[in-house]
Amino acid sequence: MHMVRYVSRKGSHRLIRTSPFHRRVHPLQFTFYSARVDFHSARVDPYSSKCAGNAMRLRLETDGAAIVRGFLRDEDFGRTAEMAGNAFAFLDSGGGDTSLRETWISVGTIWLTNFEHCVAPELARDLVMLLSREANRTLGLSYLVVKMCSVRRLTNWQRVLQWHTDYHGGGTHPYDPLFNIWLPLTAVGREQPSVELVRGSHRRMRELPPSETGVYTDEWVAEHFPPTDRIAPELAPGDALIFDHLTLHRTQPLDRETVSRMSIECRVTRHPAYLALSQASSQLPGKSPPQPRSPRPRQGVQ
Ligand SMILES: O=C(O)CCC(=O)C(=O)O
Repeated sequence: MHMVRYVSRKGSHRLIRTSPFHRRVHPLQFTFYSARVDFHSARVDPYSSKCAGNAMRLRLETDGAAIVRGFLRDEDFGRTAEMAGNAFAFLDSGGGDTSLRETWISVGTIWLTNFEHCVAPELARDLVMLLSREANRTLGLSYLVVKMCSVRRLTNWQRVLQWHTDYHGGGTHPYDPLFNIWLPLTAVGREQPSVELVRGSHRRMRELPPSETGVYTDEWVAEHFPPTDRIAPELAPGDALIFDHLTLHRTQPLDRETVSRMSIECRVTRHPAYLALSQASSQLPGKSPPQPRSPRPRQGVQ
């Protein structure tokens, strides 16, 4: 799989649902982009007035990104953060086989498919079900691509991610349309880096020539997009930043020496073939979404 390279460089429940829209999913008429996910202004105002990124309403359709406050409930967030901390502690103490340790050492992530080797398997399964359920609740019927989800711990500025799209740099193109539900497990945007993205870039990135490496330089981004379109939202634990896999983004650069942050990259497709799988699995009580071993061929898919 073509992955983005790492290039050196220096509480509360405020979930905005797309309901009633997503409760009455009609597969043929469902247009994901008409889903609206944005702020719950009553909870956000005092906080967001200090931050331009948070003060603006974002819409997935036009901005290629949206913020969902309180995507995870406090108790779910607490369990998830604890589990992630335990998984990294397991690796820190020398646990895990070679391939598991390799990904962690080289890029600082644990694939969600490997999570069961770091924590109790039933906890790992619970996490998949939680993410899947919340994705469906927020975005309408969707399908969690577990093998493209990961848990990241960033402890080194050398490991930050440069400008890329998941579509070109992360190998998500077979799942188009796909969204990244980025869940910081630490408050981000001030002390710890958020994700910086270019609003509205998801549309033009379909047309612009892809970079060979999957990474775009700052100069390239400055040449093609106005600096005013860049935002790095402040997010509290439990909030989510959802963005289109064609939205240009990177780790927010912050002028500080140390970094310490955990986050989950949760990738969700609305490809019709996967929606059918998701729908089938939702009719089986207690079943987590089925995971094909490789992307389904697109032939015959409308
Ligand atoms: O965690 C980060 O800083 C960047 C995340 C990212 O680029 C991604 O989820 O694709």
